[in-house]
Amino acid sequence: MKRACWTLVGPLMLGLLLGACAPGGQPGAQAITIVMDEYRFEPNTVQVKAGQEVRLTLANKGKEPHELMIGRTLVTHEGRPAGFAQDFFEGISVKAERGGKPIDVKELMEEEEEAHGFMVVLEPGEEPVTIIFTIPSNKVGEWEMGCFESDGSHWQLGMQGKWIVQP
Ligand SMILES: [Cu+2]
Repeated sequence: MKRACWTLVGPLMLGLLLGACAPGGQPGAQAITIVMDEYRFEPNTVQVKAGQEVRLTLANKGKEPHELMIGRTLVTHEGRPAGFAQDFFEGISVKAERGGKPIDVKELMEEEEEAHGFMVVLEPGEEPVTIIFTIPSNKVGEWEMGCFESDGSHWQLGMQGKWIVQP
């Protein structure tokens, strides 16, 4: 299991190292890109470090709207997967940029009564967006990523991943 993980994580770590040298962020910023399409996140395992700025770019390369939520403990709404009981982003201040320009984070969120927690929703063909935040040490551990579009069917079709925060 450990070896299999490293096969997947190795290229990602290289990406992180290269990303750390990218202009625009704080020194040591962790630049990560997650591509969303039907019905997956690529990569679907992401490791980040607490205490260092994260610049997470999200792109929708699919033909349907997709979203990213991160949390723990699945919750359902009318029997359908709807989000997480514990939202990773709770208590974390998030900034956003599109095309290198700051935008209002609220533009990225969907107003839904059944929504649980912070999310970034992207329509197909929409320009990628970067969210910027620093993870406090109380968030260290393993979290789940998920897309709950189409009444949770994306989650059921496997649009899930792991978000691992290291100390
Ligand atoms: Cu989706």
